[in-house]
Amino acid sequence: MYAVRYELIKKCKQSGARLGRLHTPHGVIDTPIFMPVGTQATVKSMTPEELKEIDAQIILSNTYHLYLRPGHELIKKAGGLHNFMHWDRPILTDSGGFQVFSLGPLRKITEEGVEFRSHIDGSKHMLSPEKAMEIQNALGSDIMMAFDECAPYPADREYVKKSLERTTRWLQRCKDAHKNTENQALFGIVQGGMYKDLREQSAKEITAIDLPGYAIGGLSVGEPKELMYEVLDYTVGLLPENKPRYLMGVGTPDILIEAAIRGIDMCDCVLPTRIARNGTAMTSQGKVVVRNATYAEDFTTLDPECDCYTCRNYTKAYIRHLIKTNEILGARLLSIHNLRFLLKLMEDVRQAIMDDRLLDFRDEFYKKYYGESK
Ligand code: PRF
Ligand code: ZN
Repeated sequence: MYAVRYELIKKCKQSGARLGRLHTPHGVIDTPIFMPVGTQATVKSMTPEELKEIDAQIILSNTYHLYLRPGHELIKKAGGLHNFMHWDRPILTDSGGFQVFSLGPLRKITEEGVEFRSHIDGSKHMLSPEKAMEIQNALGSDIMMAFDECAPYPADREYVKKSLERTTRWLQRCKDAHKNTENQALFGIVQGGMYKDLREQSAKEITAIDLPGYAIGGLSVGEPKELMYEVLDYTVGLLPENKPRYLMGVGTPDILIEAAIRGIDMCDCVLPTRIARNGTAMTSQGKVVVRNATYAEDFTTLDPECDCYTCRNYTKAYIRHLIKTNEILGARLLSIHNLRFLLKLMEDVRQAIMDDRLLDFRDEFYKKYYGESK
């Protein structure tokens, strides 16, 4: 038996979106879901209790960062990542592939894996499918991601084809190296860039390897949104109905809704917490750059529709003051709000699926968010 099981509850009659549940060793997740990112074994500035208060159901962490610091052996000694960071709900770990590829000139790709220099001290390391599994086994995440290559955008066809074929071989090596299938689920990642036939080839090869879930990688890498939706539409259709589908690295409100409409169950992104730290809020009325002078004497809350701790207690003027003076509390209050905003958005998306009205919900959301129908 696999460690993770997807249960389809219903499909939205209006959009085809899926309402489901993901059963994991650390509890059940409602899908579609947004996963806050905790790269360094912490969702920056937030305690697990605060994450629970905003109803975060699962968080994401990173193989690459935890391998370099503090080291996976140390986390294993601590009793695994859940114990180490005091988070008892599900954790998904990304494989490190994507992070290593972002290092640019600091890395070299071979069939064996990726050789790279640490962004911290320049020391030399090798990540491979086997190493990525060893690290994620030591971390003890509920869901482990395969070691893949995310092709850049733009990239020529020949390169993308070679890269996706290597990603398939790497997936088989990941599966062979993964020893803890009872407690940890391995998800495969479909690549193939913006080429439909290559997406089809990758989806066929990846789903031929039996796994408890599949992800779509290689999107939201700088391509126009319309192109991303086109490739997404096409690729989701190639994935099995009875397994969860995870779209990697997206988290703007519009993309979360569009992804759910296309049958995606899981998403993650650093965006809400990153923009929080530089003074931007996501609200039902669109983005609010609270750092701007316009808000100096604005004694209203960030979002009249939000139920978070920040919106129950603080004004834009106060949060702006905290951000302008680099006070830690400013980043904390905005992180709480932005994450709550996206988690609530997904709650609303799930309700709209339940009520067979996700397309209507999208139109209503866009009207408020953009001030017009999109
Ligand atoms: N692969 C992995 N992680 C990722 C991506 C990918 O393609 C992306 C692409 N948006 C984000 N994170 N392993
Ligand atoms: Zn709020």
